[in-house]
Amino acid sequence: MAAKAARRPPASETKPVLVLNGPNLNMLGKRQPEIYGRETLVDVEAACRTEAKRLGLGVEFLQSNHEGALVDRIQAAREQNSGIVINAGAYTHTSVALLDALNAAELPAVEVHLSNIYKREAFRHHSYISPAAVGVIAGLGSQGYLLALQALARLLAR
Ligand code: CA2
Repeated sequence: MAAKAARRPPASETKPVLVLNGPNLNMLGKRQPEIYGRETLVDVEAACRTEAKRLGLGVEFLQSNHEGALVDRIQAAREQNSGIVINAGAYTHTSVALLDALNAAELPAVEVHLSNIYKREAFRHHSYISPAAVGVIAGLGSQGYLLALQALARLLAR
C-alpha cells in the first residue's frame, strides 16, 4: 500500500511567527538615527504585520530590555509559535542564555540586525546566537525583518 503523504497544515492553522526585539530597540527612531534610521519600533511592527499578512502568516511581537523575559518568551514559543525572528540587540554579543533557549526551542529562527555589525566595533562582530539561527540578516535596516519573515514563510511551507 502507498504511504500516506504527511499533511502540511494550511497557513490559517500555522502558529504565528514570533518577532523578538532585545534591549534598547524601544529607542528606535528616537536616538542615533544615523545608525538605526528614523523608523520607530511601532513602524517596524506595522511593516511586519503588513508583510506577514501578505505572506499568510500570523505574527506576534515582544520587545524587552530584560534577558530573562526574552528567555521566557523563547521557551513559550516552542509551543505557541512556528518560527522566530530575533534582533537580540546587545545580548547578541553576550548571551549564552539566549543561545541555549533558541536551541531548546527547536524552531527555525532568523537573526536580524538593523546595522551591519561587521562594519562596526570588533565586539559586535561575534554573535552568540548565530549557531541557533537558520540565517542572519544584517545591515539592511528594517527591511531585514521583512526578509526574515519571507524566509520563514518559505521554510514553513516546505
Ligand atoms: O544593528 C542592530 O540591530 C543591533 O542588534 C542593535 C543593537 C546593537 O547592540 C547590536 O550590536 C546591533 C543596539 C540596539 C539599540 O538600539 C537603539 C536604537 C536607537 C537609539 C539607541 C539604541
